[in-house]
Amino acid sequence: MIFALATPAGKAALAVFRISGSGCHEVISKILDKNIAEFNRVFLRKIIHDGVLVDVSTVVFYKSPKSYTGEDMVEVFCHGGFATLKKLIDLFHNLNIREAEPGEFTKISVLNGKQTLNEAESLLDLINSTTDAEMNMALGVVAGELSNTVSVLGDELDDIRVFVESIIDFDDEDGVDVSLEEVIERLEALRLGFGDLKKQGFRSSNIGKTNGVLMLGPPNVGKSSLFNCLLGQNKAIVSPNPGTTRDMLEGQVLMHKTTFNLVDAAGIRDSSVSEESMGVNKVLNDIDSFPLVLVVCDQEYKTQLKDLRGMIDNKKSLVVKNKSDLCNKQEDGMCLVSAKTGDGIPELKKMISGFFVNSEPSVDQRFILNDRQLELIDGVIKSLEACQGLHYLESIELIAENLKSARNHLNDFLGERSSDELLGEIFSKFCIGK
Ligand SMILES: Nc1nc2c(ncn2[C@@H]2O[C@H](COP(=O)(O)OP(=O)(O)OP(=O)(O)O)[C@@H](O)[C@H]2O)c(=O)[nH]1
Ligand SMILES: [Mg+2]
Repeated sequence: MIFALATPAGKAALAVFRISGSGCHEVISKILDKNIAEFNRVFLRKIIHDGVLVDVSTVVFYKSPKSYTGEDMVEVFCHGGFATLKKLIDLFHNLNIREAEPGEFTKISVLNGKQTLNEAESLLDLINSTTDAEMNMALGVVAGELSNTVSVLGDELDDIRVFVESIIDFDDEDGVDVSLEEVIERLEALRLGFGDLKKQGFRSSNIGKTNGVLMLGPPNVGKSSLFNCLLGQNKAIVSPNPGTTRDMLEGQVLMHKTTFNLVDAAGIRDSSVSEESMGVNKVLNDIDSFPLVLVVCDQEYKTQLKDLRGMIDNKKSLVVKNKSDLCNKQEDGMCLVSAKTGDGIPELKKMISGFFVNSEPSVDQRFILNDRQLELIDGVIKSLEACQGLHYLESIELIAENLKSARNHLNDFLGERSSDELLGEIFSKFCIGK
């Protein structure tokens, strides 16, 4: 039996504990003032231990298999706040309920067939999403759209496998003439299908970077000051000494219904201080992953922009001239601001959010895929590619081998069933056909 706090620990009106495992209804009933005789319904109960009132909470009992994990479960909606949380955690320990490992509830739910591995993995993507587009893509996977798409491709793969295995078997019997053309055509269509699936995938490590905004510029122009100003809090260190910022520092800004991730970074220059060069290299390595770059400069903008020239892509950059309080000469194509006085900041905010509102997400991308999933799809595609050009009957065993390998990758992708089980299924079909 395991328990976990399902909400973040901290000061809040409510907190939710989940308990899962056979016997949990009986154990939790021991600490309630009254019994709970109905499942899936909310009951207000006093939680009492050793005659002492611990909390007044609402409690729900779920009966296996109709629960998140598929086991008997209890959810306790208690009051938030550290004191109550600590009391309840101590109490659960007292009742010999073990604290769950990270992700253990979801792991049990996958093992009990309540959701596929892909759906479970996407829950995390959903939680991490910062834009509507990311959220919709994650939700598509959670709702089983990805699994359905992959299952359709997987069914076709299995069908071709059954056919290929049957040819191998017929071939043992003399005088059977079979053409491989149809198999080759179907394999090619399947390969294209998996290629499309890969194109529809949005790499999960890019979540939150969809609306990423990098502050790029030489040292001391006021990038960190501007970062703080846009964020509305003093998160980054500001100093008159050039080379202050080294690590990349992130902050989320909500503007006009758009959330974006603003990233402050080291000022670009050649430096003999190794930590500073490391910071500069980070910026140069990551610059391409940002859809928008704020090129920050000050009164010395002419030389500064010349130095940055090779790094700026006009399509995705916005030049910002800071320190307008010192020199407010307006230049064409530049946004004039002062991080010190706040002048021009509302206009800059409007320009940034306008950039994201106008840049539509790629219509091709439907699912969030993680590196594991993308690698496995690559594995399937490679196995199918290896079948190309194998037109002769002598190659049939080689095709069968490649298809088996494609299936293994697909099984790992779906995390549903082992290859042995699948082979059993294939051969049961095969027998009927024969
Ligand atoms: N007058 C004036 N000074 C500013 C303005 N913005 C920043 N400064 C000053 O410029 C100096 C450098 O500011 P930072 O924000 O640390 O500059 P930075 O670009 O982050 O510098 P590095 O981290 O070293 O790359 C500080 O002394 C700031 O107070 C501004 O709008 N007007
Ligand atoms: Mg800085």
